[in-house]
Amino acid sequence: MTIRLVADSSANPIQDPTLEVHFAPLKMVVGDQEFIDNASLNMDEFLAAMESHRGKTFTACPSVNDWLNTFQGADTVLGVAITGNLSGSYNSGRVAAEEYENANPGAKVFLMDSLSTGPEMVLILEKYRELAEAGASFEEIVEQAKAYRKTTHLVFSLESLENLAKNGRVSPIIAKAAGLLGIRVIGRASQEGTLEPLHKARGEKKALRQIYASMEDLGYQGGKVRITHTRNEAAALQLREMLLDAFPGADVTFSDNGGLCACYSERGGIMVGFETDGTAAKE
Ligand code: X90
Repeated sequence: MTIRLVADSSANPIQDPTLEVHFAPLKMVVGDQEFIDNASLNMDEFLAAMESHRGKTFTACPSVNDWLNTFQGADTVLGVAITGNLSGSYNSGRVAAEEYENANPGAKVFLMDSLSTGPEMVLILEKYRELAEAGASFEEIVEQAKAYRKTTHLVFSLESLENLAKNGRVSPIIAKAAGLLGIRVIGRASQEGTLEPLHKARGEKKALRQIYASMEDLGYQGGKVRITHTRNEAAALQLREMLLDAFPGADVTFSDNGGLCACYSERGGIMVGFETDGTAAKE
């Protein structure tokens, strides 16, 4: 059984090539320019276009066909999608999975709704790979990955909720009432897979301390951490230091956001996917 890993591009281009993930790209539309969120995206060009554009930046989820392309040629597929509560990606992926299984008798596709995005999806992909390498069956992998997802979390610091509110991904009323437009917000992916603001933060140091505190509140005890950032390696490094001071030897890595996460986290944004030991399980 050769296992193919797939994800939509909100999981960001994976730095670890051994994971071999096939990505279904999202799209970002800035005025009359369309950017495809794949490995060839020119991030500087995209950010500059978005930042100088007066109107809103739209995004679009992968089509059924985009997902089908990631499955082509595989007999066993394990996938993960951005939360179905904020994007249509999971839905089009499910439709594609059904079509693919019908067209290819014997093929198996499992697609998980991450109820999250970005680096928390990477943890799930890594778990798939680890279980596959340990020789687990398709059914065992699916079951164990579902249980694992209940012990992982996402916290983030976003430069503003502007793009999210403009695109209806967070209620503009809530964003405005909470005074969260134009200010850095610390939040987390809720159990339902929506954006839950936790704190406002002025200043990067404070933001990092709040991220760290939120991780502890959610039960972080030295497990794996995957950090992604939008042109903010300094903050990622600093957070990594803070974590390693408290938990020497923890597996903490960081990498760049891709287009979709950069679009909504904006320049400076940080996203942190992490494991707990299960004592603070989500459900
Ligand atoms: O289908 C589409 O057009 C994609 C829409 C995605 C909207 C949300 C993207 C969020 C990206 C921001 C911080 C994380 C929020 C996580 C909540 C579960 C990154």
